[in-house]
Amino acid sequence: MADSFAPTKQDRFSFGLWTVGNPGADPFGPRVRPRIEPVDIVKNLGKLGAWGVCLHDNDLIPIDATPAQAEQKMRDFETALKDNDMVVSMGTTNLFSHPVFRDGAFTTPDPAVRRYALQKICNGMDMCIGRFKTNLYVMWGGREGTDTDCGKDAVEAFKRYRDALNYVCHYAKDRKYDVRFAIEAKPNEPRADIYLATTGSVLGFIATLDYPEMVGVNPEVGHEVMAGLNFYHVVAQAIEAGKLYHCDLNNQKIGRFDQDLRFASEDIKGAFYLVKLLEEYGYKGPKHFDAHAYRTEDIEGVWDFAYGCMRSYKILQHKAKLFAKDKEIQALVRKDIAIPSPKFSKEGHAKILKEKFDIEKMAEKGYGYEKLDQLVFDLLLGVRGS
Ligand code: GLT
Ligand code: MN
Ligand code: MN
Repeated sequence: MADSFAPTKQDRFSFGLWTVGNPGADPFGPRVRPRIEPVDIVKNLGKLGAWGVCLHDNDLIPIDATPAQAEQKMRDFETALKDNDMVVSMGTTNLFSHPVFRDGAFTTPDPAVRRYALQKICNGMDMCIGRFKTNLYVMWGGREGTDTDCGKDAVEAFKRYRDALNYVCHYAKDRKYDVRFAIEAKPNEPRADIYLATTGSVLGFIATLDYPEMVGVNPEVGHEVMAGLNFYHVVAQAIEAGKLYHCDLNNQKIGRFDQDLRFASEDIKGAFYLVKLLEEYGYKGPKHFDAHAYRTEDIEGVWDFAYGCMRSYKILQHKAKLFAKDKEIQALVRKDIAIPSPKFSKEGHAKILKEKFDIEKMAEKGYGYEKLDQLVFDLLLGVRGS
C-alpha cells in the first residue's frame, strides 16, 4: 500500500553522513554495525525520498588522505549525488575529533592550533561551498569549552571565538561565496561546559560580529532539552529574529546524555509544536535529522530509523493542518493575537494612564487551555480528526 506520508523532494529532508553513518559505538563499547560508505548513504537516502545530505570534511575525506585520494572521494561523491538526484544541503568542519583539538579549535590558548583550525575550516568551505555548491555552513563548537575553568580566561576565549568567526566570514566574502553560517549551541558533551551553551546565547553573540547578517543559528532539539529549555520557544525566538538558517531535528529524554533519538520518538507533543511552528512560519531551510539509530540496530534498522524520522515529520505536518481546520480547537485558540501592543507616544501614554481597568473582573476569566490541550492530545492520538 502506498504510504500517504512518504517523503518527497519538496519536503527538503536531509541527513548528515555521520547520522545514518553512525556505527553504534558509545563510550562503553565499540561499533556494532559496519560503516556505510558515503556513496551508499547517498544512494539509499535518495531511494527513501530524502532531498539532501550534509557532511563534515572528514566524513568524506579522512584527515590523513593524500590529495589524490581526496580528489577520488570527491569525484565518487559527486557522481553519487548526480545519479541519485541529491544535493549537499549543508557543510561543516570536524574541529573536535583529532587530539589536536583537545582544548578547542577557535578558543584554545594555543595560537598554532587556532591557525590550523582556520586552515581546516576554509578548506572545508572550499569543498562544500566552492565545489559541492551548498549555501549553508554550520559551526558546532564541540570542544570550544572547558572541563575546568582554571586554565582559560573565558573572556579571552569569547574574544578568540569572535575573531575566528569574523575571519571565516571575511574569507567567505573574499572568495565571493554565497553562503550563510549557522552556529549550533550545546551546553555540554564532549566538554563539561561548552561556550555558547544555548541558542539564546548564540543570538546575543552574533550581534557582536563584523557581518551579523551572514550568521544565524542551527538549534538542535536535543541540545536545548539537555539545557532544560523549551525547544519550541527557542525556535520561535530564532524565527522572530530572522535567524533560523538551519534546524537539527531529533529527540531527547530530559536529563540524559546527548541521545540524538529518532525525530518525535520521545516527546510527541514537543515535536508537534515544533513542526506546527516551522510550517506556520514557512521555514524554507533544510529539515535536517541530526540523529542516529539505536545501538541495537543493524543496517536495515538504520534505514527504518531514517524513514521513520521523515514519516513522523509528515504525520505531524498533517496533524498541524487538522489543528488549523478543527472548528472546536480554533474557537479555543486565542484570537487576540492580531491586536498589536501599543507603541509608546506621549499622547498614547496619556490615554493609557487615564484608562480604568477592572482588574478583578479581568482576572475572573479562565483561558480554556485545559480543554484545548486535551483536544490536542486527542488529535495527536487519532481519537479526533483523521
Ligand atoms: C556532532 C554533533 C552535532 C552537530 C554536528 C555538526 S557533529 O555529531 O553532535 O550536533 O550538529 O558539527
Ligand atoms: Mn545532538
Ligand atoms: Mn546537531
